[in-house]
Formats: sequence, C-alpha cells, structure tokens
Amino acid sequence: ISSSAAPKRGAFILLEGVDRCGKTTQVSLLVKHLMSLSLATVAYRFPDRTTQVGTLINNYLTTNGPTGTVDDRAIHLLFSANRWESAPKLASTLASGTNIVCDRYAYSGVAFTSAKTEEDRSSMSGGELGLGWCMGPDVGLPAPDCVIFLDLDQDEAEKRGGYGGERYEKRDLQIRVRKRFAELQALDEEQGRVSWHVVDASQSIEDVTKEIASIVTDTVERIAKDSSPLR
Ligand code: DGP
Ligand code: NA
Ligand code: NA
Repeated sequence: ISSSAAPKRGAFILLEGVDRCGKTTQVSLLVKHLMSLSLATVAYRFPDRTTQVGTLINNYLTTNGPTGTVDDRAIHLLFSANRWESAPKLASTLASGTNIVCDRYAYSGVAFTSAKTEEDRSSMSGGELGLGWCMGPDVGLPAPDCVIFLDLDQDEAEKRGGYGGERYEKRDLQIRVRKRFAELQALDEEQGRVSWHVVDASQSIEDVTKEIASIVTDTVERIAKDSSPLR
C-alpha cells in the first residue's frame, strides 16, 4: 500500500460479432451505463471512417465491385493501418485511467479477410489470407482486456431487416465470418490470452445489455485492482 502505487489504468472492452448482431447499440448503452457509475469511458469504432485511410475503406465498403477489383491483401493492410493510426490515442486513453468500449477491432480484421475464400484457412499456416497471415499486421496493437462476442446465427441476423448493401453484407460470407471468430476464440483460449465472453445476441436488447453489464463490471474491477501494464 505504498503511496507510489501505479495509477489505475482503464479497461479495454471490445465488442465483436457478425453484421447486425446489435454491437453498435450495445456499445452506446454500455458507455452510458459505465458513465452512470462515474467511470470515465469513451467509445471507439473500427473502421474509423473519418480519417484519410478510413475514407479509402469507406469507398471500398460502399462500392459493390466484383471481388478482386481491389486486392484483398491491400485492403486488409488498410484496415490494420486504420487501427494503428489510433493506437497511440488508445494507449494514452487507457493510461489516463479512462475505459474504452470498442466496436470491432483486430478480430474483425482477421475474421472478415480470412472469410473471403471458401477454402479452409483455419490453420495458422493457411497461407495468404489464412489466420496467421491475417494476424500479422495487427501484432503489437494495444490488446483488449476482454472480448464480448455477440453471437447471432445468420437466420436471426437476416430477420433483423435488410442489410444496408455494403460489400460484406452477404449470407455466405457472414456464415464464414462467424466460424472464423470461433476459431480465433479457440486460439486465444489455447494460448490463455484474452478472455472471451460469448453472449447470445438473439435475446432482447435489455437482456443482452444486462449480461454485458455484469461481465464488464467484473472486468473493470479486475483491471482497476491489478493495475497491470497494457500488453
Ligand atoms: P461496420 O462499420 O462495423 O458495419 O463495419 C463495416 C464492415 O467492415 C463490416 O462488414 C465489418 C467489416 N470489417 C470491419 N473491420 C474489418 C477489417 O479489419 N478487415 C476487413 N476485411 N473487414 C472489416
Ligand atoms: Na455493417
Ligand atoms: Na466496424
């Protein structure tokens, strides 16, 4: 109990999932909830379409050109660059004791790119666009303290109304994306890294919110107590 104890850092809470799983709604409800507990919290969202790199990504997502018009590897690196350009701010925000609730991050990066082909890319040595290749550019980014995966099957996702027509909003791709996320969860569990919490996103908004709130309260307390440095 020395007076020179390291200052508390913020917790980095990440929400991931397929399109239409309700992430964006839950991120904003969670930020409000934490603020109501007097816990300083800010929301982040990736891709961040407001930067120059984000403008390129937005153009890519909103034009439904045939696959191959833009090289899949090049666009993968742009999504990663879009996270890296926020990395210093993410790190300083956490260091200042503010919590971050983030809508998508590097797991989406790997899940979406590696889902582009039907070939099995699940092994770490799956070649270009395989999991190992896809993970490379994001190695070293500030790591989340917990991943909340809003799990929704494709039939349920489609019941939620039409997709907005963006490039990735297609049934077969989304089914593969969900599988890739599960593979990434298994990898993290194997290696004892970040802890994942899978939440059934087909529940009512209120029930999902409650479940997330209880997971996050535990995580925020754990991080505030152990003051371990960011990885
Ligand atoms: P959103 O604004 O959350 O709807 O995300 C836009 C789309 O981009 C969505 O289909 C998920 C996808 N996406 C998010 N991050 C990445 C990434 O890093 N790489 C790739 N290839 N796709 C991503
Ligand atoms: Na979307
Ligand atoms: Na996003």
